[in-house]
Amino acid sequence: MRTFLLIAAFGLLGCHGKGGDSRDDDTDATDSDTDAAEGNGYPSTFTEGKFRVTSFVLMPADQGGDVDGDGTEDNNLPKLLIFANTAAPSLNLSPDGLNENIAAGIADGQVAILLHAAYPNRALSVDVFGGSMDVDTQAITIDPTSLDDQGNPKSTLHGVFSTETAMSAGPDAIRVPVQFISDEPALPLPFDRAVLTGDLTADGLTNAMLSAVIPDDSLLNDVIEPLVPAEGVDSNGDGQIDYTKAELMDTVTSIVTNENMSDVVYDDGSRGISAAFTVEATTADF
Ligand SMILES: [Ca+2]
Ligand SMILES: [Ca+2]
Repeated sequence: MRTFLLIAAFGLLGCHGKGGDSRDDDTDATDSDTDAAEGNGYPSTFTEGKFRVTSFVLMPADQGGDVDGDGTEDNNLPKLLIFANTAAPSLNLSPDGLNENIAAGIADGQVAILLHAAYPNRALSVDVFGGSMDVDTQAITIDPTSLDDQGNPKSTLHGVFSTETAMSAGPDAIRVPVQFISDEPALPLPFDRAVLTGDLTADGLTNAMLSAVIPDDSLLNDVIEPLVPAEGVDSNGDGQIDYTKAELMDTVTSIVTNENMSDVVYDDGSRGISAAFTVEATTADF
């Protein structure tokens, strides 16, 4: 569980040092989660397609979508990764390192990000699944946790085409499997206000970007907390627990929710981390 080791290192680093530089608050939390244009899109000839993401690359800091509506591009995840990489350099979690880990997971089929797009009645839907692929046979397996009890996808982006090929879907709340550490299972990251833009044809998705907010509450409670052993952490390997689970989660929480890491503020005062990825996808059978 090297993912857990990262969290432990992350927590310990936070116990001993504090990042002190301040930056501008990015506090516009207007909720724009409406799809007013749905059903009124351009009459593209696109009908339906299934795709596998072949490239998913974190963009440079402060380049991406405008997830808080203040007119400037948002992408703060690289800053959290630089901090995490300091905590645990062996995990290769700098922004470049994350991109290497993601690319390796896609290349060896351990992680498949799958899309099912359909455009009936000028209303675009893009279902997002996690899964894996046998690289020899190209056989794709959908992760059952991507589906609800009825077998329907849990994550769907809604939008329209604005030209024959240019589409925009979202904002919606979805989950995307992101392989943070090579040879570890991908973490189903919560992406709030997720917007996918790009050129979509029957052959695939090109020139695309996925921008979103990773809400702190969901990141901490749904993704990180389950990875921390209930018995706590032996940080120096002497067999004695040095930090309880509660202590470690307190420290990780204080790091993640720090305004330098979590740049987006919701109406209720909770925070999130902006993120943006370039995306390419090709046709797939699943
Ligand atoms: Ca912004
Ligand atoms: Ca110990």
